[in-house]
Amino acid sequence: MRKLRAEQFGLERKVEYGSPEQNETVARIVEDVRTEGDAALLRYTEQLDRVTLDAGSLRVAGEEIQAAYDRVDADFLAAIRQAAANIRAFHEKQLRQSWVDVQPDGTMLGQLLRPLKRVGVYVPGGKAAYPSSVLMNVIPAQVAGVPEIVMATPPATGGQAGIDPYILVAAAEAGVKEMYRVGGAQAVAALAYGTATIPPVDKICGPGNIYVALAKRAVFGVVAIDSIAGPSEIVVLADETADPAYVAADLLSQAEHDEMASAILVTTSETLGDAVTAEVERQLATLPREGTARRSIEGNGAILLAASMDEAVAAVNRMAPEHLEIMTAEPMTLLGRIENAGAIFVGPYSSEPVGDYFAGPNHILPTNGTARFSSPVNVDDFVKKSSLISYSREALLANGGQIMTLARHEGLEAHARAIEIRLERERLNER
Ligand code: HSO
Ligand code: ZN
Repeated sequence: MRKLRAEQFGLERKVEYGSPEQNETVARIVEDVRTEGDAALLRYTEQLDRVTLDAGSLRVAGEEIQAAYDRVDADFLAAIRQAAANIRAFHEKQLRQSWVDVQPDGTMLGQLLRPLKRVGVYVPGGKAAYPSSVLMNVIPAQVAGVPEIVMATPPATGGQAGIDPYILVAAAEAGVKEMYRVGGAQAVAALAYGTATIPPVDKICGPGNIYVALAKRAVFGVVAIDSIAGPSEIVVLADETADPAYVAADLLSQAEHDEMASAILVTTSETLGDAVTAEVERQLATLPREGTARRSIEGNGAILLAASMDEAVAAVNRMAPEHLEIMTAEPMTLLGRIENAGAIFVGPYSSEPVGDYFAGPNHILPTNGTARFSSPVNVDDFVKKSSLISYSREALLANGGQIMTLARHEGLEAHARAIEIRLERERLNER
């Protein structure tokens, strides 16, 4: 792996805006689905997925979901159930309460929390269809109390119209009852605008290819969307006490996702850096996804050498990685200094896949340095707030004058009079 000085390094930002042709294609698909509904969905499914459907088969039937259970192995089912339970338990701790504050003058102010009514989870087809990501999108919405959670995922290309049974089982285990066999920009448009078969949702989340990402951007405002994920990143912060084989294995676990993924070691120990480089080479040789992992390591991987732990921590905060692993002599003592990271994995036993699949925290995390200002997917993403204002007569009489001052300053006389009419009436009544 290439060796660089940590002080000079900042992660390159890789936001995908798509080519003009891709943007045009997506704009056309979204507009066609908005105006033609199901007919456009069926046409694009035929054209892009090479699958012929009728409107009746867009919705995945209960029998197909049941049949999927017979096609997945028992170990998978047991593991996905335990993962779902852990993810649910973690997200239940995020739930907040509505609150009301009563003041001495009788005024009541508060904040009412309400779940979104209907959420659409997009699940991509092909090799990036991860059952674990289905859980990570669905469970926080469910814990938030969203009553209608629907899934959209493309049919397998080439005719049979099937959906990966592991995806169906993961969704069913997470509690999804409404699933649609449609993918790409057309699925996003259908979820946003609704069709005769697919009622519209309030928020769309879930990863997808560039067409899905551009479609989500295009419908933003009609519905809410989650953040648009960039390639996955891991930064390992380690000193001479770390095991190079563990560090290398964890770097490769992210590198195998995508050749655009980045896997970076920040260390105060050049000896560790050299040992990790050797281990990466050794472990790469036997990986089934060696090609992808190697291109990622060679293109975006690095060993960053820092003169001190302070310099190493500064580099981490500058990169604001999606995943940060800390493997140092006393990792807990560094936590207070980490400002920007999507998820922090502490100590030698907290390998990233522990969090990717199982521990409970969400694996959908801010990428591309956005951990500077955003958070992992969580229950708040599926809740909205209403402010509650109940002024008492006493409070209005006491504060009406100041409200009118501000209104008249802004040139909004009707605002001032809405207050004034009450003050006059109430003062008359006092006499
Ligand atoms: N590390 C990925 C999540 C994932 N890993 C899904 C395996 N399956 C992005 O954070
Ligand atoms: Zn992963």
